[in-house]
Parts: sequence; structure tokens; C-alpha cells
Amino acid sequence: MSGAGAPSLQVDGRGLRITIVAASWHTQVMDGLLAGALRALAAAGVIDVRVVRVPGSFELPVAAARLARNGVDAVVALGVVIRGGTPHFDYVCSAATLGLTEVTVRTGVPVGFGLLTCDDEAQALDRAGLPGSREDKGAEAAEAAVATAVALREV
Ligand code: DLZ
Repeated sequence: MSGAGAPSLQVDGRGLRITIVAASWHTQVMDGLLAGALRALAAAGVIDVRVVRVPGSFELPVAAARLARNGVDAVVALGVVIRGGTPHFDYVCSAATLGLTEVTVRTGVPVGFGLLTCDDEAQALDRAGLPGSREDKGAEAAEAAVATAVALREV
């Protein structure tokens, strides 16, 4: 999927309560995604931010579900899955994606989707918001979560 065409989201997230749930595989990339998400939330004026770490991306949906039911305004889900030599990649990616979709639709709580599904580590680093990265997917996921929470608050 190309990153071209991404909107520029500048929203006022003051007063929102947001939790980032972050997997722990692929430390360098995860550090970049997490820093990008925190930067974006600070830029949007979100002060009430918590970070919950889980082992892998497969665990993102259960954590997001619990947080969504505990009264947060939005969840930002961050993870990195890198293709290996077995079909495991497809199972973890689809379980995390379908699980997060189910959480957001069933609870009505926006979930920013910051799950990188990459062929190799170079692709992931290029999207991690680190010095030299072309894209900042952690920030994009956080901005989407804030923008959706604000949009839904107004309807
Ligand atoms: C097992 C596994 C593998 C092989 N690769 C990744 C990965 O690239 N990224 C990731 O976030 N998690 C990976 N995992 C761990 C699973 O997500 C999960 O944590 C374990 O299967 C335990 O439930």
C-alpha cells in the first residue's frame, strides 16, 4: 500500500483520554512508532496518555478490547510483523487486524491502526518515524485516532 494521499490531520485533542497499546517485537521499529505516536498526541494537545505494552501483535486486540471497555476515548494500536519463511506471518497479521477491527466496531471506540506488516526490517524502518524514515506510521495512527474521536464526539 502506498503512503501517498495521506490527509494532513490537525485536530484539537484536548480533553481526550487515549491509551497506546504497543507490541514488543522488533524493538528499534517499535521505539520509533511509539515515539511518533506520543509526538502526535502531544501536538494535538492530548495530555491524558497511557502506554500499555503487550508481548506481540497477536495480543493487541485483547488489550485494545479491555481498554476500550474501560472508558478511553480512543486506542492507538502499534505493532510490527515481519514476514518470515512460514505462513505464521499471515496468521498473526490477520488475527491482529481482524481483532482490532472487531474491537473498534463492537465498542464504538476509535482504534488507530498502527500495525506494520512488512516483508523485511528495512521496509519497517522506513515507516517507523526514525531519522531517515520516509514515513511515520505511529504518528499517523495516533492522528487518525484523535481525529476520529473528535469527529464522533461532534455527531
Ligand atoms: C511469534 C511471533 C513471530 C514469529 N513474529 C512476530 C512479529 O514479527 N511481530 C509480532 O508483533 N509478534 C510476532 N510473534 C509473536 C506473536 O504476536 C505472539 O506474541 C505469540 O504468538 C504469543 O501469543
